[in-house]
Amino acid sequence: MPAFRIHSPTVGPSSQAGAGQPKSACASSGTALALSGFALALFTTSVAACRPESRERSDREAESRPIDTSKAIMLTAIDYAFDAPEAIPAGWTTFRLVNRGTQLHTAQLVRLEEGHTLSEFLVAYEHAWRTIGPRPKWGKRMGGPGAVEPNGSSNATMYLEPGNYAWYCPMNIEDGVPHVFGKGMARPFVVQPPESPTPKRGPQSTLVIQLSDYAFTLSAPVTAGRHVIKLENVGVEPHELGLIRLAPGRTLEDFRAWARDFQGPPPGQVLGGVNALATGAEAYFEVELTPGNYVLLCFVTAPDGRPHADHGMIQGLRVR
Ligand SMILES: [Cu+2]
Repeated sequence: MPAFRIHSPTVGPSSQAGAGQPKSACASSGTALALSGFALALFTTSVAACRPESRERSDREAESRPIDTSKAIMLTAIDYAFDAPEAIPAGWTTFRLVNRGTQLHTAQLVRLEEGHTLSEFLVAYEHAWRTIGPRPKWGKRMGGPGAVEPNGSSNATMYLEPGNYAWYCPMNIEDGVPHVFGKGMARPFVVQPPESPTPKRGPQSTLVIQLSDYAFTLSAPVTAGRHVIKLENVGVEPHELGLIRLAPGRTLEDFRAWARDFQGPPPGQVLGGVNALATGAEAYFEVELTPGNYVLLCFVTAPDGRPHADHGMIQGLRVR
């Protein structure tokens, strides 16, 4: 019964069921119910509410099941707009961004807190961008599928609480003006409370990359194959992970040279990754890695107005 290991690794199937559990009307009427009450007590502070056993079981199954990244919500980018649902249910959600435009596009996710609207956010964000000033704290960056070339796709999985959100595209390599400002490439949406229990666990990851000020730390050497990569922002500033597969014979230095003025095609394939994540946030993305040389980079703007890549947040990665 792996369900009992999820929220507390110390609680295995052989543990004394019911030992130390809070007393409740539900938990005292038999072994099965005692287990239900015990599992419930692991992630709720109150067991006063007594629900039918079948409902408790379906909740528990949903909570212990890892999320399925094959069930994605589609986002389509064109030059210069998003097509995306207006409302989605809360919980772990995988988004797949498909680029149907002629330029590089990305889908940055922002949560609009304290009742703020997308128009308020765009005004405050554009002011911050023009003045290299602080961005509004109520606009919390929460990831989203990273940049992709025309006809490409990227994906990202995040946990969304109910609230107001928006997508926007900060890409600016044509003329230096982010698509979100110059071309209005932004779209709001609402996350509604879920109608049924949702998994509490994220996907099972094959690799963890910690984002800090200003470095990437990988949990293990990377081997070829399909990966579900978990990103954790353990820094103070927001960070992202952009992933590029270098063309054969091209180097990290070639990429740096290209990223100085973005002239001509990139020296490799832009594979997505996950957009800026606020401090403490986490997200996942799925990618098929073939043997070769890759670049990891973060283009979030530092307080001094320079991209994090200029502070060292760009590194090569060899996949064997
Ligand atoms: Cu960064």
